[in-house]
Amino acid sequence: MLGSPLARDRPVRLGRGRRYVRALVAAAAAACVPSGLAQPALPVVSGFDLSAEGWTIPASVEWRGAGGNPGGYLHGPIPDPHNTVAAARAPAAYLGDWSTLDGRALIGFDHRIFDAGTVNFIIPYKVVLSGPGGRAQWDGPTAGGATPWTRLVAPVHASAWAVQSGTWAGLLANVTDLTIQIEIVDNVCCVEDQAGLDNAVLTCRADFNADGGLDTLDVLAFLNAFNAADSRADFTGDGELDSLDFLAFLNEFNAGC
Ligand SMILES: [Ca+2]
Ligand SMILES: [Ca+2]
Ligand SMILES: [Ca+2]
Repeated sequence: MLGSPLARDRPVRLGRGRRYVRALVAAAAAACVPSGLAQPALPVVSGFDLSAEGWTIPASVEWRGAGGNPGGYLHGPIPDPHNTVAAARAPAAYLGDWSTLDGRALIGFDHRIFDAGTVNFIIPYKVVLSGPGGRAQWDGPTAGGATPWTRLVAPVHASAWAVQSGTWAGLLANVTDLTIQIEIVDNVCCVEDQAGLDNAVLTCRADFNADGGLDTLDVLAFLNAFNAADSRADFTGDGELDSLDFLAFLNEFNAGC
């Protein structure tokens, strides 16, 4: 139990105290050594309306100027003889030191399966983060076949990811690769499935609907999640949903991204 300074029954030994403070300061300084890597400036938004906006796409993916949600989007796989697994890698604005984003940010994107083809199996929606310190994969729900444009949200929080190598903290210290899977259908035969990716965003978690902006829709989305006992509404991270979560959400909402 913490006592009042007035309640001390013996004088504080300043020499030991100063050494202790110096040790604390040194430890704090060591923990806060800047990595030299830039942190992404949130929100980072890709609407793909005029181009692929710097995303790295393989030959099995192409930018299309119409048909997205709305406007331009990334489409894959385009028919080719190799049946490659179509995915898109985020540009530099998304990458760098994510340490301060841990538990405080979201990755959002819209996905659509235009045509599932003859389905062998469908894998869950998938996002992969990797860097020198590790690799982690987020698996979302699994589509049942062709879909309309569907919003997916992956919280930047260890509990939502499978760490496949290294450590979560080590990975976040230097994220060099953010890949969003576009092709999630394995076909019986050839390249038959057709899918799209639009409206990718890396944003703060108060942007609850992950659209890159803060407005009343985020408050409504938070309240809906809260009422549905969705763990995403647990802003205090204590495993409980109560008024403190709402206050924490409002504080972060008012602070902005
Ligand atoms: Ca678009
Ligand atoms: Ca929003
Ligand atoms: Ca809570």
